[in-house]
Amino acid sequence: MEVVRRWVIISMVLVIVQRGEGQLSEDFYANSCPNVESIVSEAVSTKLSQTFVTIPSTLRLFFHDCFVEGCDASVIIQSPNGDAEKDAQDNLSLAGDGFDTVIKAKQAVEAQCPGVVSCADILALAARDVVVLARGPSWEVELGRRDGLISQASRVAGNLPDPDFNLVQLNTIFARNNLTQFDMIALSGAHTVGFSHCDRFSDRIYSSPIDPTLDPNYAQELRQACPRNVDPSIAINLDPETPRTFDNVYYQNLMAGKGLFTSDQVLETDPNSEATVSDFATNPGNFNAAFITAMRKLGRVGVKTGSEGEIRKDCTTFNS
Ligand code: HEM
Ligand SMILES: *[C@@H]1O[C@H](CO)[C@@H](O)[C@H](O)[C@H]1NC(C)=O
Ligand SMILES: CC(=O)N[C@H]1CO[C@H](CO)[C@@H](O)[C@@H]1O
Repeated sequence: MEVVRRWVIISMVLVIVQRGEGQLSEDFYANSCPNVESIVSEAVSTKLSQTFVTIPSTLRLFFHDCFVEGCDASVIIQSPNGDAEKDAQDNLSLAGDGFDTVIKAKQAVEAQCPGVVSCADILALAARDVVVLARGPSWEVELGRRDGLISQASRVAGNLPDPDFNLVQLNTIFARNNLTQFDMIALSGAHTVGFSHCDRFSDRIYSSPIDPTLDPNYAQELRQACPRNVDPSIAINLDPETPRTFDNVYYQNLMAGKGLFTSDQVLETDPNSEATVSDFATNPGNFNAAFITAMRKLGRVGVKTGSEGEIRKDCTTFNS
């Protein structure tokens, strides 16, 4: 009996040790690079002083990184052949400033802790920092991701949501990444900052009739900002009310028919998600809490830990 009990305890300890090895933790660099958080946040602030686009572009870059191949900085790889993840059609609109934010922060980190901190972790930290700089909530970022060894444009297709998705399609693609409908609605709140090119929603305003879920006045404003045959480089605010502040106004916009994409507005028009939108619109604290939980979960998607992958020296290229 005593032997059995001892064996059970030993196996439990072994299980804990083994799981611990491959897990993320908030103090992962406590000994190896204790100042990593302040180095990254300073680099992000410097970048922000040059352009506001730093905020939305870094946040969106984190999302795209995690949904394709896991949160492993695979999206940052630059291929001489133009066939890396970032070259895929879906990445066409990723603003260069998000990449630049991570590259600059990595250079600052390398100067103090060479070869220790992954680009994937720097992107996760920077994504938190930009939310804070836009006056959104803060949270502890789990660390210990390793950088991926695969970055292929051909592996992007089908892994990112389209702006014309309905609720079932959105839920399906988020569920594949261990995220619930509740997480998905909270993460969509990232559309409280940033921009979209006209072609991502022009079908809603140039259909006949105009998409009836759009507020008619907002639809007319969109037509003015995005005339037919508009310059394809023109981009407009995702949140027409407070475009530079990370707040819950995105959900208030949805309640008022001012969701820019079908995938935004459907969260309010579909009875299966409307209650959450309505709650986030009136209770900013509930939105912030849900966003934090969802961002931490997003940061765990497909991560490489332990001896998997590598710690890239330069975020844009594999080490060897
Ligand atoms: C729910 C499904 C989602 C869809 C269909 C979607 C789609 C899009 C599209 C089409 C754009 C405009 C791109 C352009 O034309 O430049 C955009 C921008 C953006 N998305 Fe999403 N997105 C989704 C979820 C998310 C999530 C989960 C995040 C982050 C947590 C996010 C963050 C952003 C940000 C910050 C921008 C602005 C980028 C910039 O200004 O550079 N999105 N999204
Ligand atoms: C989802 O969670 C399961 C169980 O923890 C894990 O095995 C799987 O790798 C996760 N999937 C992704 C895409 O992270
Ligand atoms: C930011 C970035 O690297 N965007 C690239 C996305 O993909 C197109 C080609 O499909 C490139 O031309 C862009 O430079």
